[in-house]
Amino acid sequence: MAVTTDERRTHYRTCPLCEATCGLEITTEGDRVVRIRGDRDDPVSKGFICPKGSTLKQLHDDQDRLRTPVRRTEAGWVEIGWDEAFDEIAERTSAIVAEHGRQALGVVIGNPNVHNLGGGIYLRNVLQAAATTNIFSASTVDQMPKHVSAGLMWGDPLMFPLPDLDRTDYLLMLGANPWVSNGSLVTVPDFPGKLQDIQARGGRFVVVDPRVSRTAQEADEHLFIRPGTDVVFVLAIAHVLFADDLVDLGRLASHVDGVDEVRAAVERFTPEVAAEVTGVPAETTRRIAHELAAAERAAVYGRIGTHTVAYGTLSSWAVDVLNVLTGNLDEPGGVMFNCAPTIRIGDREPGGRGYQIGRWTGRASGRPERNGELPAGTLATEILTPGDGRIRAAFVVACNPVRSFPNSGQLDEAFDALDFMVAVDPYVTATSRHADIILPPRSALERSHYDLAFERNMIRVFAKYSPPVFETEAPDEPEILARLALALKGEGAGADPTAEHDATLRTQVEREVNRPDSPIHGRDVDEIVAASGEWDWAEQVVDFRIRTGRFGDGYGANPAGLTLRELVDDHPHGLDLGPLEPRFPSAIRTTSGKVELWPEPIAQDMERLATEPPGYDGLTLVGRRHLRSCNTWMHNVDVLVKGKDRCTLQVHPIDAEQYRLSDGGAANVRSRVGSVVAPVEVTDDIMPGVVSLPFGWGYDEPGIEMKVAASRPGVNANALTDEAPMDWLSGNAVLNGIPVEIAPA
Ligand SMILES: Nc1nc2c(c(=O)[nH]1)N[C@H]1C(S)=C(S)[C@@H](COP(=O)(O)OP(=O)(O)OC[C@H]3O[C@@H](n4cnc5c(=O)[nH]c(N)nc54)[C@H](O)[C@@H]3O)O[C@H]1N2
Ligand SMILES: Nc1nc2c(c(=O)[nH]1)N[C@H]1C(S)=C(S)[C@@H](COP(=O)(O)OP(=O)(O)OC[C@H]3O[C@@H](n4cnc5c(=O)[nH]c(N)nc54)[C@H](O)[C@@H]3O)O[C@H]1N2
Ligand code: SF4
Ligand SMILES: [Mo]
Repeated sequence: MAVTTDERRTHYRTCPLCEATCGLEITTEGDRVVRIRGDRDDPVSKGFICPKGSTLKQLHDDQDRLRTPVRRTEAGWVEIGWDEAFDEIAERTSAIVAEHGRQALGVVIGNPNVHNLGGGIYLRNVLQAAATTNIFSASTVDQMPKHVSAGLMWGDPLMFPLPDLDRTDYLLMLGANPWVSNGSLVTVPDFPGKLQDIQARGGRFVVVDPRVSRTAQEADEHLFIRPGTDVVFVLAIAHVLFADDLVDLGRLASHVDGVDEVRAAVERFTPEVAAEVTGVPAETTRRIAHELAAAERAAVYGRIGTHTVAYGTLSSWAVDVLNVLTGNLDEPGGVMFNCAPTIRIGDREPGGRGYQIGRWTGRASGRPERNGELPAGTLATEILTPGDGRIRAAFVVACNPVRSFPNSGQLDEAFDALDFMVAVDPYVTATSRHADIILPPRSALERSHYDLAFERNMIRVFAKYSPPVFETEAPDEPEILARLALALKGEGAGADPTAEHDATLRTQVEREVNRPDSPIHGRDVDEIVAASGEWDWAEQVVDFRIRTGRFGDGYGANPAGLTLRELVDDHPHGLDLGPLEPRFPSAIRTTSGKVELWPEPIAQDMERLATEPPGYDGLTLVGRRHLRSCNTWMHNVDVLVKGKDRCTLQVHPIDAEQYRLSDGGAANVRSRVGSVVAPVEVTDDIMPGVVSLPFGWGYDEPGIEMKVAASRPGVNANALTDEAPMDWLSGNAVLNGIPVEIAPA
């Protein structure tokens, strides 16, 4: 809302910083924020926030945050106008395309895109306009294994199995630390509270992690595991389920294929064989298998520590094999699926086109695409390897690969070698310092929000729209991306970005009126577009998605149904529409119409597992996160970085003694690709043979313009992670279990 007086006002909005999507209550006076706290009337988050939520004020006020486009010159950054910026991008891109073709363009997209409406809706325009297969994203340093296993098992790479925390009695959690991260690939405001509720109702949760994480401290049981070996532990649990006759598929039994093949495949993974690899005692594995089977309602959930490893997809698959074998797939209290208001839940027959993989490969790396992307670990190679189709111009949207992708030294070199680079980013970061032009988005308080991405992953069915808190003349990210799309097609500042928006909306409406099961099937496209005419841009798309969604008014087909207008006027704190509901078999989209427990690519990778077992005998490095950090970019907020140094190398006392390191001293850490000097923290919260360094730090290099962050720069963990090893099946980077050597510095 525009406010010209110093009138005190209260605004409600969704925090866009992490997947928990907490409700915020923001009090303003004129153009100042006077307070941000949890919105106690948000029906799902009920007032919960973490220390980051209230820092939207500091982010908005941050003097290092760019407000206008800047161009890099010999004499430093120079502010330029938006029209000038887009004219230059169009001109330089056209010249590169004319000489080298569209494959000379690379697009790199990062995590904040899924936290804002610009990325959520209009990034597609940028990708289509670029018309290149050189597309990279944070998905392959993160959750690509889950997309691939979901795509192969039920035919939809976006259907994540969501542990139904409100109703479960037993949660087995591997490689996740939600007390700190607040959860990922499942949206749960107040994840810690939900874990405590499980305990309060007599249930248990068990954490598997090479560290005693904050979550492990609160767990009923914590198991140390050697990094990268979770797949073997999970397959050994499956072995026990079969061997001890504990398999019970339940309601979906007749909709699952491949159980016998899995039974045969896990036969060799006895708990004793697994113990050699994982370090988890055989009797513990047996007991966990029995507990899992005995629990009325149980869920197995694996995250970063199980995905960013050499067998990420096999781990992800194996976790869901357990959910199937124990009859907990798609059941209340087990793991359930997306029931968001913006989707439709039809009564259709199971089956579909299945999940396609490997439709093209990287020119230099030869690695296959997944979900239309090439592996993040191959980005530098695609820039640096000479020849036709080499990436010469990069468009980096909300991504900081020089801190978030493996082998940052090589990436620095690669970005330096480009002919042209554009970054859409609010800061001059380790990555955007290489750009020719930086286009800054509005602050989170200057934009509206509807969480298209994370409402899909929420364990309640929930809808919430947040209007902007402050108005500004600066273009919103949807418009920036639409203009970037035009510039990639060679059209400069003169082109009207509304055309990009109109095409986006129209395509969605056309698709919908052509679907026989749609409430607007056969309706006139112009009529539908006009009916959302009170809104602009992203709001128009959101209104359309809500109205054609499962609770929507169907543009008159269901007059009592929901519209964006109703959400805005009647539900400023959000609208809770109940718990998740079972969706299978109807939602299964494999070609067979069955849940596939033994898809061919999995069978192939199981052969690799047989010949190349995971784990490394020497010292390995794992990552971690802290509550007061957000990936690679929130270290410029003083209240978040002050206090004791959190960017430490955690070392077990036995290793400290062996490598002559002392608490408070410094260690030289070396991997195949790089080295760093890090402060040492000796602690028995970590396994012997494993050291841990948090990721996202490293602000002391020249050219990064974040003053607060530079005063506490920390150490860049991705100077050590190696781009070469990969999860073969998904192309995901290996960011945990990195072989390292350490010595006193
Ligand atoms: N070693 C190691 N590496 C990791 C991980 C790990 O666990 N260990 N985790 C990985 C994971 S899970 C992820 S998701 C990635 C995240 O890494 P990235 O995808 O690089 O994402 P961020 O660091 O969150 O932010 C990237 C950039 O977006 C900018 N930004 C912030 N808000 C906005 C906005 O609204 N619009 C635009 N245009 N830009 C914005 C920030 O200034 C920042 O420069 O890192 C991965 N890298
Ligand atoms: N405060 C804060 N919250 C965040 C973020 C942030 O940077 N800061 N980032 C957000 C993003 S983008 C994401 S994807 C999520 C990630 O959320 P989580 O998946 O919860 O990720 P982490 O907190 O990194 O926890 C990963 C855990 O895996 C453990 N681990 C490492 N290797 C292994 C292994 O081989 N096996 C097992 N079993 N465990 C292992 C690590 O010790 C660590 O405790 O967090 C989100 N939330
Ligand atoms: S937990 Fe995540 S969504 Fe909630 S306040 Fe913190 S950063 Fe925001
Ligand atoms: Mo992530």
